[in-house]
Amino acid sequence: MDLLNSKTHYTPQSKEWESSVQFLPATDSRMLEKKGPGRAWTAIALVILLTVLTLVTGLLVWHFYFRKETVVKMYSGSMQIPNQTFLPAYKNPNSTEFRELATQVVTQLEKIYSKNSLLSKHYVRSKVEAFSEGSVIAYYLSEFRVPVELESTVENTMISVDRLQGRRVDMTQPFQIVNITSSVSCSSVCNNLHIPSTAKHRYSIHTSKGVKKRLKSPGFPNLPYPPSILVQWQLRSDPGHVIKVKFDTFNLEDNCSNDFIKVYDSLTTIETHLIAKKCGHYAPTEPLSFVSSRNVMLLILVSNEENSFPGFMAYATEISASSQVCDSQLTGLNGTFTSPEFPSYYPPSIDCVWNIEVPADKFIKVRFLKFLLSDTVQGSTTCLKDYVEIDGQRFCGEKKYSFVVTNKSNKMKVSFHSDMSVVNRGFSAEFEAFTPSDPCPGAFHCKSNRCINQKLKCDGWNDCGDNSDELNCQCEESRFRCKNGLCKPKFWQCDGVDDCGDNTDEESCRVECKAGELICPEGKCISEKKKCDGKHDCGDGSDELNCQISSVVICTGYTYRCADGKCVSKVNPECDLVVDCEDGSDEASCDCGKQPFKTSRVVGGYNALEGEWPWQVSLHIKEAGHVCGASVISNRWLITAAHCVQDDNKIKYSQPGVWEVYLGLHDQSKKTSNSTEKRNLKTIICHPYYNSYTFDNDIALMELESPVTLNQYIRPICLPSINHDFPIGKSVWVTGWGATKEDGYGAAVLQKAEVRIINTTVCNQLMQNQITSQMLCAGVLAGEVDTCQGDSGGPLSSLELGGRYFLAGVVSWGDGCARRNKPGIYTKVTKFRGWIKQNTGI
Ligand SMILES: *[C@@H]1O[C@H](CO)[C@@H](O)[C@H](O)[C@H]1NC(C)=O
Ligand SMILES: *[C@@H]1O[C@H](CO)[C@@H](O)[C@H](O)[C@H]1NC(C)=O
Ligand SMILES: *[C@@H]1O[C@H](CO)[C@@H](O)[C@H](O)[C@H]1NC(C)=O
Ligand SMILES: *[C@@H]1O[C@H](CO)[C@@H](O)[C@H](O)[C@H]1NC(C)=O
Ligand SMILES: *[C@@H]1O[C@H](CO)[C@@H](O)[C@H](O)[C@H]1NC(C)=O
Ligand SMILES: *[C@@H]1O[C@H](CO)[C@@H](O)[C@H](O)[C@H]1NC(C)=O
Ligand SMILES: *[C@@H]1O[C@H](CO)[C@@H](O)[C@H](O)[C@H]1NC(C)=O
Ligand SMILES: *[C@@H]1O[C@H](CO)[C@@H](O)[C@H](O)[C@H]1NC(C)=O
Ligand SMILES: [Ca+2]
Ligand SMILES: [Ca+2]
Repeated sequence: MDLLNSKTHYTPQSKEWESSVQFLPATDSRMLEKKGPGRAWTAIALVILLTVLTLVTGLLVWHFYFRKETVVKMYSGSMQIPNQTFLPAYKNPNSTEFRELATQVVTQLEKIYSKNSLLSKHYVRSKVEAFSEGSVIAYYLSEFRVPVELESTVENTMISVDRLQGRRVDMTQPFQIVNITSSVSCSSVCNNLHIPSTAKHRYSIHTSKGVKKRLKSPGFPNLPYPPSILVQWQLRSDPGHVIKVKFDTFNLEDNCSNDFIKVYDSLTTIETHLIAKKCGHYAPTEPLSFVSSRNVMLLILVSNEENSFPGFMAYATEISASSQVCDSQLTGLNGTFTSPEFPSYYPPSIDCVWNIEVPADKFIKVRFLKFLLSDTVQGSTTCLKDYVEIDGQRFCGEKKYSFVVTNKSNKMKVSFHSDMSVVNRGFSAEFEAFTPSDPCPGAFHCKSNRCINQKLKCDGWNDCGDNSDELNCQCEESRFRCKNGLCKPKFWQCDGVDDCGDNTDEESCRVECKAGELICPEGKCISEKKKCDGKHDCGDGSDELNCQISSVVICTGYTYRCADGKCVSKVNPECDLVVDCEDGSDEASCDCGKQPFKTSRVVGGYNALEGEWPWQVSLHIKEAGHVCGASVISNRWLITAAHCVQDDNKIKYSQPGVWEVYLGLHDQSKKTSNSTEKRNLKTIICHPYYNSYTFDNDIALMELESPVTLNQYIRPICLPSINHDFPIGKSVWVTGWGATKEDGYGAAVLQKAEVRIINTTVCNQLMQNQITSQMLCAGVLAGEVDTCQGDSGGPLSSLELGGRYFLAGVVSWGDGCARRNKPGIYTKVTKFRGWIKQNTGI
């Protein structure tokens, strides 16, 4: 978590603080005070003294000012004042009532801090930020100036601040406080205090029953939000209610260090109650909403000096807190349950219990389909933050695959706990009763308790999740045996990824070099010292690539050529957000390959999300429908496979007139959707050396009759340079409706599959030497047995360092689409970079 940014060195300027509270001077000048000498000194002594004084002063100034040996610590907290009635005037920080109560709160805080010598010594000031109902809760900030070495001591004292005031609370006293909490503040607000105070806006909103209160970024929807702003929305609801904020539009800059919103389960920017920090663009189809645990919520929007984006619009509503109770009793033979609000974010500070009971002669199996919980340490097994607990076993973090939990009993208790900060989307689960003697009727029973199709046993794929379907198998011809006994598809050999688990699929693939040596692509071993020494020791220049600083080098078959003809020593420098060429040409045409929306893993599976692959095109034969895929490379040009545009005795596929193309299409049954554009074709350029027997040079270009407007749903993919490296073993994506030219389209909704690039030598052996140097092979990483993802002519999209997708390949042959047990063969786009440029200018 980036939340506890406790090292922030910041001195607040008075303008950041509203005038409701008077502050003591913040700087301690006593350090430098000196008494004058009482009697006469010799001139020499004076000079010496002055010199010493100057030195000491200088040292002190250096010590305290430049070394910053003290740090400013801001603590944010809340306290409850039980005997106070909440007045509407408390919502307005300018009101007399607000100021009076605030002064009392500050006095109380000072009293509390004064009980501790450490705190009283370093305390600077406090300020009340807001009040909310219940009876009255005050939200405040306290500032301390602490010597660096005492930072953690002060921090520990502050975290247990509630203890400082003692346990005895006399309710008959006029002003009592309870439930004081405190935590390090800052990271959001302190980091953004360069923002001029004129740019600070604060809105106070009180939700009421059945009414949607609108919140929107300044200027929305007509103008982008302004730069350098800090806007706060303080949301309050009646006691006994919680607040829900749902975003209808959310489109901020993609970099959360620049622009973001933060949502707090509090009325101040108290980081221990931060429930979400978000930036980027969310698709309207992806629900983004947050629920508080109490009757308050704070939303802040921060933008930096540049790059404003459209902004957001949200609605706040209140929900009765009692309706948030999520405990339930589940009975029957099967059923489903989810975390509260799923698939949107669960509330903080919530505990739910599901008691499942099935008929007495059966056992229970619970399967978690989606599982996204926040965790302090990714992959930690201790589960201290948010977790699901079943029979003493905790599950937490984000799980990529579904998993099953069983209990040899007809009862099961599933609990869910979320702590007070950082929420996530939660989980969805189903339970099922099973007969103890036959847990998987008609299916294979994994050790992990999952039931899988019998066909998946011994097929080389780990369908159980624990490999139990792949143990004690006979390896078929298309598979090889690992030392540990598993059978794996042969095409995973020598791709640099350990598929066996004991690395035996990667042994004896390459020449072993001695220690202190590295291997050149040709298999030669050279001393590691020769890497990046400016000389071509491998012979092809590859030992001079990816050195610390990319530099201009002699052009080789591995270097990137800038527009000015010079070459740089870096693999794939295009659009990686670093200018490598002296003329900047490596970062010049990078408006491509970007997915418009942030995608959550909560939806999906094999179905693509709307807008996820905006360069995907559906090529239709008029009246016949979808037959091939293609990729958008500009507002006028598409790339597809040459075999899609070969005439047969029925249809003249090579004629532009027979085609109509759909851009921005998601669902084949919704061709008239808003985001979809239909175009006719002007030209088709088939590669002159396309060979219909070998499928060599299987690439073609299509020009639209009229250009399309690029938008969120229609965008070009980046084209790789000639020497762009898509390394063996890299994961890339193939997309399409699962059609082959021969049998027409499969799925209605666009499909996606993750595939991995296969070693060409290995692929060539498997494919009877049919792989030419214009082709590349990829195998599907996970998938159902007989589904087909990808279309002839469609893209093989590779996500590169700068967050952009590059067109690695065009779906060519194999099976026409990605299937489990066959490598897919793709046209290698890098080989045609010159040809594409020549014909399209792109
Ligand atoms: C509080 O007073 C300041 C000036 O004194 C004014 O600009 C601001 O709008 C006032 N705020 C509210 C909520 O009344
Ligand atoms: C505080 O509340 C108690 C009981 O709730 C009441 O007896 C007492 O008078 C109250 N004190 C003040 C100052 O309102
Ligand atoms: C304050 O503390 C008391 C006792 O621990 C608890 O019952 C009450 O709910 C707390 N109030 C709030 C607002 O947290
Ligand atoms: C985000 O912005 C920060 C500061 O402007 C910058 O240092 C960082 O590299 C950016 N991150 C990305 C991924 O662009
Ligand atoms: C769930 O149980 C009902 C009977 O209670 C049954 O009809 C249905 O097929 C079951 N569904 C699944 C997915 O097992
Ligand atoms: C099964 O669940 C019951 C009730 O939650 C629990 O008492 C029991 O210990 C569990 N058994 C196992 C083996 O986990
Ligand atoms: C591809 O596999 C062959 C052996 O089949 C091996 O010699 C070669 O090094 C592998 N290529 C890479 C880049 O790993
Ligand atoms: C089409 O777009 C308009 C605005 O761009 C929107 O108001 C309308 O709801 C959309 N219609 C559909 C069916 O999505
Ligand atoms: Ca299997
Ligand atoms: Ca670059």
